[in-house]
Amino acid sequence: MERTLAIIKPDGVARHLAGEVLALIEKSGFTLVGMKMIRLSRVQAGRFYEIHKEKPFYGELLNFMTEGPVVVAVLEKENAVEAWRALMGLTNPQQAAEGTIRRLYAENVSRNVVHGSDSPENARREIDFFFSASELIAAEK
Ligand code: IDP
Ligand code: MG
Repeated sequence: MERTLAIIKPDGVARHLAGEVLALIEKSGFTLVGMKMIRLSRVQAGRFYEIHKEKPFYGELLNFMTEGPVVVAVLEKENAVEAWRALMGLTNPQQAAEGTIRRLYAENVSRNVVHGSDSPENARREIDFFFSASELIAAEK
């Protein structure tokens, strides 16, 4: 079993898509092992997206991610990292496959409804960033 971090971004929460996204997650066989709603501070968002700090969209990304509350969740499944990226779809919704969350709901490459870790190593880092061990359900095996 593997774990990954999912975020329903401020656009998804504001557009009342949180329930729909969670339903798609559960229907796809993921088990929720931790979840909370928070409002990111600019410092937190900046640290979370530190790998993008030289990118031209970094400032816009921090504005977006701090504009309203987000739902952060830890998903468990075999190959969870890859499986959640597949369900999300590509960053740019115009390039995302039919049936993916971003194809269904994202407005554009920036406001794209969901986040997912891109590797098992980053998943561990991102889960630790938001959750303490006592906030996560113990692994089944
Ligand atoms: P990912 O979320 O699919 O992993 P990344 O390249 O890691 O995509 O980018 C992180 C986030 O930054 C994206 O989900 C999106 O919100 C934003 N972003 C990425 N590329 C652009 C862009 O070209 N313009 C504006 N925002 C972008
Ligand atoms: Mg990424």
